[in-house]
Amino acid sequence: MKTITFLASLVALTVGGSSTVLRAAAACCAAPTPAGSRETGAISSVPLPARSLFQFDAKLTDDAGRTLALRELRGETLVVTMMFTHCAYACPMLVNDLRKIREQLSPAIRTRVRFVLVSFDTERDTVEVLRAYRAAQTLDDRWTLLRGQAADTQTLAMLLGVQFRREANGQFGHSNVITVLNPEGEIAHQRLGLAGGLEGAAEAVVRVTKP
Ligand SMILES: [Cu+2]
Repeated sequence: MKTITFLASLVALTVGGSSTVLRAAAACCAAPTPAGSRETGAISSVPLPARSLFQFDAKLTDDAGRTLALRELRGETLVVTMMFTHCAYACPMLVNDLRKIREQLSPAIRTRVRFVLVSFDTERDTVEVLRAYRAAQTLDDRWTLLRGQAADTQTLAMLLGVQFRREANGQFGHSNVITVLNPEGEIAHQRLGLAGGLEGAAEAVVRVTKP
């Protein structure tokens, strides 16, 4: 598909680039809305920015079984990472890094920031598995755990500059990306890899979070 090809080339740019601030990564979302459609954001009727990831309107499912589009999270700063719950190495570190970012935020800011985990293990990470993961990790209601259809998950990964591949043993090889989205869904900052950069991510959260 033309769109997918374009997205793939965008990912090559974003993943291969050295910048930690990939504001252009969501440029693909500028696709025109279908004729006759209208903004359906739950929080605002103001049109979304062209680069907003909230333009990606696939329906995802949370660990309570609720169906939602990303744009329904509009209005809060989002700290997003893609992961899978069976990961024994990198993903636990990513989740822990999200906790560390949160710890650096003032109580007032924390109430306006949501931490979002999206699984790319579309087979094993069912609603029930995600719910159990929330409990095991004692993640409170500021965390949103999501899963999606395989094609939608792939598209979201491309939008976020995340590459993943299922290995023969059922595990996944994947890149490690923490993305800060401003309340309008635009990429404000990305932490690539597993080392350092948490202060920068926290600073980005503070910078874009509405008082
Ligand atoms: Cu992992």
